[in-house]
Parts: sequence; C-alpha cells; structure tokens
Amino acid sequence: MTPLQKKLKVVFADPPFGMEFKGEAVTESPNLGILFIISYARTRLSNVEFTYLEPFLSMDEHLQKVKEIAPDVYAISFTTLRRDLSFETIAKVKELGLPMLIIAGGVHPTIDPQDILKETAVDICVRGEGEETTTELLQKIQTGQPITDVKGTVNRQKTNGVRPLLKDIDFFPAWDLIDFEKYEIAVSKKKHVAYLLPIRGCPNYCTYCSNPVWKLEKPWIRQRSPKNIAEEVRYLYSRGLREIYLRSDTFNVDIEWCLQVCDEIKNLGLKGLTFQCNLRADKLTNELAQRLCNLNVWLVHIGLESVNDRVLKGIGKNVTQADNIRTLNILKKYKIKVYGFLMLYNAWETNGKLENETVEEVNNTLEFAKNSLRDNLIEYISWSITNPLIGSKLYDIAKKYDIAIHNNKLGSCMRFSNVTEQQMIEHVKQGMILQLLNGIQKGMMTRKGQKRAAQKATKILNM
Ligand code: B12
Ligand code: SF4
Repeated sequence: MTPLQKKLKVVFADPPFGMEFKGEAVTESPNLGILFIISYARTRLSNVEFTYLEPFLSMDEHLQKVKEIAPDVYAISFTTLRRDLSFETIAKVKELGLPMLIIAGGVHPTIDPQDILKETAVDICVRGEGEETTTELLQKIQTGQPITDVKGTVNRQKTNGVRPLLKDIDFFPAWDLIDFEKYEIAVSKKKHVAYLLPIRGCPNYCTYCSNPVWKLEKPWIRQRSPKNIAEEVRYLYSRGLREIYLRSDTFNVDIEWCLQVCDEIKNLGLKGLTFQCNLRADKLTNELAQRLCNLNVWLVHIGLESVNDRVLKGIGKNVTQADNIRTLNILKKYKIKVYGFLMLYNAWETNGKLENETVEEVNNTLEFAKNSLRDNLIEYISWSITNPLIGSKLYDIAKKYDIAIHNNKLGSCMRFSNVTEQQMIEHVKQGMILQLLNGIQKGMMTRKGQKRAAQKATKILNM
C-alpha cells in the first residue's frame, strides 16, 4: 500500500429478492459477475474490503447491512427483469443518507444506462465486463483521482466509450465468499450445485436473445484453458461440491477444446462427481457424447425452442429440427438426459414483413414435447411465451410493429392478428400441465423445483 491509497469499503449487491423468492432462478446461484469482479480486483488492489450482499436477503436485511458497513462504494448488479426492484433498492439505500458512490453494472446498466441515470441516484453505470473498469475506478478513488473519464463507464456528464473485452479469462470467481448451503437449483442429483463458466460469449445471434454484455466488442467468444477449468473443479470439490453445472451459454462451441476440457477434468480422478452442461444441438459428435458420458455428465440443457424449421430459421437459431432430433438420439444412446427449453409464439421479420409462430406451429411443438417425454428422448422441459427483452433484435421488431404487451395472465409477450389471447392462454395451460406432471413423475426435483411446480399449479388454477 502506498501512503496515498486510502482504505476502501466496497459493497457489491444483488437486489434483495428475499426468502419468498426461493424457488425462483435468482437464488440458484450467487451472482457470478460480481464474484468474478471481486476475484479480479482484489488481486490487483490492496486495502480494499469487499462484501457481497446476496440475493436471498430481505430489503430490511439488505439495508441494515449497508448501514452497518457504511461503504465508500455501493455497487449493484441487475438484469432488465429486475429493474423495478433494483430501482426501489437504490432509492432506499440513498435514503440512508450515507456518503457513498453508487455504481450500477450488469445486463440492464449495459443496455440502458440512461434509464438508470435518469430514474435513480446511481452516479456511474459500468457497461460490459466489469473487471478492469471496476478495478480502475476503485484505484482512482483510492488515490483521489477524477473518475469521470474511466473507459467503459457512463455518468451524467459523459459516456466514456467501450472497454475491450478481457483477453485472459483464466481465473475463477471469489468462491470463498459463498456458503453453497444457501443455494439450490431446480433439478439436480446432489443437494448443491455450483455453476462454472468455461466460456464467455456465444457465436450466434438469435433474434430473441438479450445478451449485450458480450456483444459490445469482439471477440465475443473466449475460452478458458482446460487446465484452469480443471483447477476450478478441483477447488469446488475441495469445498464439498459433488455436482457442477458448466453454465456457459454453449459448451460445445469448439469440439476439440471441449474434448480437452473433459480429459483435464477426468484426469483429476475425483470420485463421485457429476456434471450438467449447456449444449447446442447442431454440434454434437458421438465422440464428444462419449466423453461427456465418461465424465458423468448426467443432464444436458438444450434450447430446442421450436420443432418448426420455418420458425427456427426465422429466429436465427441456425439449427434445424433434424439437428435437434439427431442430437437427442445421440444423447439417449449415451444415457445422458436432456432438459429441453421451448419458446412459444416467437416472431421475426422477413424482407421487411412481420411473421409469427402460428397456433398450429405451437401445437406441433407441444405435441413433440409430449411424445419426447413419453419416449425418454427428453427428460424435463421448460417453456416460455416469448418475451421481447430489451437488448434483443426481437425487442426492436416488437417496437416497430407495436406488438409488445404485458398482462397478468400471460406476462410480457407479443400479440398477433392471427392468434387470440384465449388461444395463447390455452397453450400456457397445456405447457404448464405438461411440465408439472412430468416433473412430479420424474421425481428428480429438488425442494426448489417442487416449489416452482406448485407456483405454476396455482397459476393454472387462477387462469
Ligand atoms: C448464469 C446465468 C444466470 C444465473 C447466475 C446469474 C449471474 N448473474 O451470474 C442465474 C440462474 C441466477 C440467473 C438468473 C437469471 N437470469 Co440469467 N443468465 C446467466 C447467463 C447464462 C450467464 C451469466 C454469466 O455468464 N455470468 C458471468 C459473468 C462474467 O458475466 P455477467 O454476469 O454478465 O457479469 C459481468 C458484467 O455484466 C459486469 N457486471 C455484472 N454485474 C455487475 C455489477 C457491477 C456493479 C459492475 C460494475 C459490473 C457488473 O461485470 C461482470 C464481469 O465481467 C446469462 C447469459 C450470458 N451469457 O450473459 C443469463 C442472463 C444474464 N440471464 C438473464 C435472465 C433473464 C435471468 C433471470 C431474470 C431469469 C428469470 N426469469 O428469473 C434471472 C435474474 C437474475 C438476476 N439476478 O436478476 C438474461 C438477462 C436478459 C436481460 N435483458 O435482462 C441473460 C442475458 C440471458 C439471456 N440471453 O437472455 N442467470
Ligand atoms: S440464445 Fe443462446 S445460442 Fe442464441 S445468441 Fe443467445 S446465448 Fe447464443
């Protein structure tokens, strides 16, 4: 520490969802983005004390902790779907009247920093990956330098450009801050599961995907070295974890690298360890499936989305239904189960004309799901009515044609001239019943999964 470096207390926060949100995706995993930033910054800065306020705290607990710590910097992370809760949290933190700098980062501040600067007391928004930007900001605060010009930030005076994405991502999150007992995912073999991110970015450009953090700058895709990934697996094992979910959007971006990752982890010789991962359906080889099977990957998550090639093409998925079926069959051969994700009522634009998934096409998708569950081609399904999220190409399409709606029964989705609301509600009911009955039947659900199922059942009864 140089004499000029003042001691800093920094609080990183998820918005406080509270215990009632257990059963929602927010308490499946700690915020990996925050843990990556802390891990990166603390090896480069001295005399900074980091605290992480986790998502399961209630608003009162959250505020109490901020009061006790009285941080110099309060840094909150949020997605667009949590905008309102985050704005409420920021307002209440501000009301505490403590002298602190308020920073926002993550998906929503990256997409729409002006929304945050206009509506809240946030001083600085960080766009894109936060490791280098936050480290530079904290360093400048510590040494009393101005912070209005830091690259990758937006403040009320100016927008400071885009910071290049990290080249070296061979480090892992600050797991030492986490008690894994507090997190639970919906479907798992072991009680606790840690998420591990082997890749950042995704090479595709699906119209409905709101994934702006990675798409501000190229190269989007960066892979960690197989050795570094294996080191993280060893660390998590030493912490008592026996199930790990390789959670990057797509694990099989580069098959050769994937095979090396499997080998490095396997060579650790750790007993009783199981895995889940995310795959894309167009790139699975028999060799990779065999290697995943040897590694005890028991569940693979795939975004199948739709069974109609017209729709898959329209939404830019770059996959055909033949790819989907081929991949499901390969996985079945190696006894790897599949969690399939479906989207209903998607939309896209072809040659300047709006197109949407028809009632008949949605019927096809649900019928396929029903048959595949029966034939053990798919083990679990989850589905959603397509929501045109800000940051996606679909958001712009929905805006252009003025089709975005939000109502109590369907949530945020789109309306189309060839589909009635009643037809959509019928499909929501069918989808919920299918997912619910299958989940109960398969019995692999954790308490969280059962709670989610119960929430869905209540929703059906109220429709
Ligand atoms: C793993 C994951 C989860 C995990 C863990 C969440 C997490 N934050 O790590 C769980 C299951 C909990 C989760 C839940 C949800 N997720 Co999620 N999730 C992802 C996924 C697949 C990977 C995230 C990731 O790679 N993290 C690793 C780090 C390195 O990246 P990062 O989180 O973006 O963080 C970096 C920057 O954003 C920034 N940063 C982040 N926070 C902060 C805070 C500050 C102060 C600063 C300075 C910087 C900063 O620096 C970080 C390090 O570089 C992404 C897709 C994607 N590839 O981004 C979707 C994604 C982020 N999730 C999404 C959604 C919708 C959700 C849910 C709302 C789902 C639901 N219906 O409940 C919830 C909301 C959770 C919340 N806290 O609000 C959307 C967000 C879209 C949007 N416009 O809002 C994404 C983009 C998926 C998609 N393509 O649509 N998710
Ligand atoms: S939906 Fe998945 S495959 Fe498509 S662009 Fe988004 S992350 Fe990539």
